[in-house]
Amino acid sequence: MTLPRMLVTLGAFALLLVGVAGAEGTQLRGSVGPGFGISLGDGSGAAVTHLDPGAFSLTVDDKSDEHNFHLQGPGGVDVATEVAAIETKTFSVTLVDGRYTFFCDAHPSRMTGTFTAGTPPPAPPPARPPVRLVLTVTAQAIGLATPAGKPVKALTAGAAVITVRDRSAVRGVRLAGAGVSRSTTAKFVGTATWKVKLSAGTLVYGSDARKPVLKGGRVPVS
Ligand SMILES: [Cu+2]
Repeated sequence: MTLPRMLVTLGAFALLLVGVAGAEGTQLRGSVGPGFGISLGDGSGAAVTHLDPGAFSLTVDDKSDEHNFHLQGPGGVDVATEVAAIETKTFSVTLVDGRYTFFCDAHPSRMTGTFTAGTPPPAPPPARPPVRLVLTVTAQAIGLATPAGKPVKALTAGAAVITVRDRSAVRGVRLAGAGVSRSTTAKFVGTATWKVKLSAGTLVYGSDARKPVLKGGRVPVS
């Protein structure tokens, strides 16, 4: 073998090594089936709960024709085996900071798992339960109160369930501002339930211009 030829051969061999190492990345192993089990392990087989961001080679053993393994998350990661196929597939994925979920498309609530990569953004605070309010209008007065009858002076943004008690056949009631715009007609008498989402601002309640004009109110929503 001539020297140039040997160099070319060595070079090709080196490129091959680099190519193999680059394509492999860190090994991950996904498994699903034959029952309702789904799991994701690292190179040593330990269940994955947290990974450093980077390139990974995910090999999935899909041992069922009723289930699949689907990995989804930030950075455009979205790879899956076929539900109807029994197969072993390898995917190259690049994980970034965030939360990832793996699941079976046929049973997403029953067969699922999650892990984080890097430093995920803080989870949004859990939504507070809906606040319950009672908005009452009679011929003489209008008021916004808690179910216990306490006048409402301030609210926080979020869900609200408002029981509207319209006791007047000649007056309507309206609620406006803070992302809400609802009203009853003047003729309406009865009870209505409004499910609304309050946003920061000022919630204004009142009635129509009929005399005597009822004093409504303004409630700050923060
Ligand atoms: Cu399934």
